[in-house]
Amino acid sequence: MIRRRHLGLMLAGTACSVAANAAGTTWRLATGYRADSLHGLNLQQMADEVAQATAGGLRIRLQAEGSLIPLTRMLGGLQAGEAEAGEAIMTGLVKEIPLAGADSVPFIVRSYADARRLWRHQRPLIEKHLAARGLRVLMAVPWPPQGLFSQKPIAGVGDLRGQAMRTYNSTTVRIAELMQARPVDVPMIQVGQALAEGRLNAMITSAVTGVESRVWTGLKYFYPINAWFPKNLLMVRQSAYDQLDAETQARLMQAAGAAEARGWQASERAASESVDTLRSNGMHVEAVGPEFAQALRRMGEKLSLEWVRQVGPEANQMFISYFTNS
Ligand code: PCA
Repeated sequence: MIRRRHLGLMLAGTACSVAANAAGTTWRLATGYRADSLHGLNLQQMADEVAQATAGGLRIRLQAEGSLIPLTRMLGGLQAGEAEAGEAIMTGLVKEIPLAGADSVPFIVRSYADARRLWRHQRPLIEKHLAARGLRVLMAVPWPPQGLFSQKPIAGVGDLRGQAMRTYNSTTVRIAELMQARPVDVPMIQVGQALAEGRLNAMITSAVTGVESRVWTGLKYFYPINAWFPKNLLMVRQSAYDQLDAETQARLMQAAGAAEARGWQASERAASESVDTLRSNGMHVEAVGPEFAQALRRMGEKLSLEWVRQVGPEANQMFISYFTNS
């Protein structure tokens, strides 16, 4: 009898917590990238871990490929409450937060170790800017280093003159201008299509993006110039975060920390594996010649100076702490 009552109570308890979970919170996570890409897979794993760690109390639904908020208006979309969470490439936020452009100042960050150091010095500043917009930083994960893809071999800057060069942020536009190439803005999810339509002859992006877009159908050369390591940033609306109970918040932050560590490792692995994949699909992977290397270095110096001048004291402060600290 007692046993049966106990069982009844247990069942009632279970039903109750199931009901609570069914009524749990669901967040929309908007991204402009594909769900099955380097970053998308990591986000999905984070979402799965959060759902598990909170017993369904917080579910995060990934809405990829700009289906909910296009990449170009992620910040505005989040601020307007069109999603609770969103992922964007930091260099895409420069109109609203100029400091986010540090991620694509060429030839400052040369390795994953440098990229980690930059993020350590950048994070508090980026957090401050996003907090002012009611957003909270969960994590950032880099793309592999940016290299130069081209249809034809490139011996010097002159070889890019007049070429249709794909751009995805203000730095790539500026580089195309400096090389007297023709900038063509193509979101990553449309690169394959743009190539198929013959709209691109060159671009700067990571080897992994080259692989995910199967660019060897149109581009034959890859120069791993390691120009910069842009990061994707995962943000949530502070007001949505504040509605979670303390334990759910802690579980979310824990899963985000794990996803950040996992993402950096996955990025570094993908960096070398992707170059192999480009090669095995017939692409020529070559170092740039001395003349072109020199021109690229000069261009990097020019762009660094432009960037610091444009962004002002905060840019100086960040680079000084990046260059003088570990
Ligand atoms: N891939 C993205 C951003 C940087 C990268 O490696 C793109 O090409 O748009």
